[in-house]
Amino acid sequence: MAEPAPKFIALMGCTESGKSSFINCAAASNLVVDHELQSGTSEIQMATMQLAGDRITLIDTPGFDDIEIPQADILSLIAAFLQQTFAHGTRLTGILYLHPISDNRMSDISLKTYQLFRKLCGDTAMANVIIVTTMWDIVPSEIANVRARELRGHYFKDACDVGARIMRHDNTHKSAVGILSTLLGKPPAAFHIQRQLVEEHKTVPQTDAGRELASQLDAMYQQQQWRLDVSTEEARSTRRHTEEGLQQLRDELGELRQKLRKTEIERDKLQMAQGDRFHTRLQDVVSQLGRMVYSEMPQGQRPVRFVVLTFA
Ligand SMILES: Nc1nc2c(ncn2[C@@H]2O[C@H](COP(=O)(O)OP(=O)(O)OP(=O)(O)O)[C@@H](O)[C@H]2O)c(=O)[nH]1
Ligand SMILES: [Mg+2]
Repeated sequence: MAEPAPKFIALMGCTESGKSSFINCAAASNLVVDHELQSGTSEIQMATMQLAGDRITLIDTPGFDDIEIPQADILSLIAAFLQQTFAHGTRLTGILYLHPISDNRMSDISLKTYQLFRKLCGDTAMANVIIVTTMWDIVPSEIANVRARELRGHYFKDACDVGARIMRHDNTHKSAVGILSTLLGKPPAAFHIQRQLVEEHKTVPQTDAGRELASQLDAMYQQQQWRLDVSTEEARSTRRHTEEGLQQLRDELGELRQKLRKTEIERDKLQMAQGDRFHTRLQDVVSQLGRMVYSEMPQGQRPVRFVVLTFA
């Protein structure tokens, strides 16, 4: 009997939402997790596992809101990965979107990350998406349950309305494999950004996710510019302040200018973003993925395209 084709499941979400920990729980792997002494995931990485007769590759991604890596770079990295795998015939069985239930309501950054994720997925593949809530053990259950209802009925409603499900992960192997099992019967899907990049030949900034990030950066830029103007005006008009108060204002102005500059650089980076900026770094990851798929396929089913995974 022919072996089933290997399955690929990607994990996305905010930094420290528990993506790498989920994979370690499921696959008994040793991916680096984010803690005080060590920062989290900055590259795409993978772990494989066997589940109910299926060979599964779990794909870990950096959080969209990593403060050390510009968001434009993270979007480009993830977009380039999705583009390359799609172009070489690999389809994802699903995406897990991780959200910590410890997030008090929905923070601004969580909301923006989620909106970016929605644009990246589009509507048609949402049946292959599971929103996984994490960190249940650090929130009193009555509060966590209220938040979960709020997420389902409000913040994630649009995704649930088009087929996504929300599941709870309690940081154990049993819960991780339970979540993964629900995706295994699903036919693999093409995600919106993959079609936009590969079939419609768009660049990253032209995709819906790229446009969403540009509009988020614009809004952030305007807000920071407004705050800078207000603080500058305050610094100019005040003679009554003590030297200490003035120093505080100067520090605040310096910080605001830095933030504004960072947002400006991010906007420029996004404008220049092309999927192929990351080809060299991704070459290894995608080749590894290709070799994995190829070596695990029964002899008669091996497609030729996986043998030559190279980049134009
Ligand atoms: N208490 C608790 N801690 C968790 C849980 N899941 C993850 N953590 C911790 O949360 C921190 C972040 O977890 P990671 O798995 O690194 O999160 P990540 O989403 O991969 O983070 P990035 O790689 O930075 O995007 C680590 O210290 C984990 O040990 C959970 O369910 N409960
Ligand atoms: Mg990580």
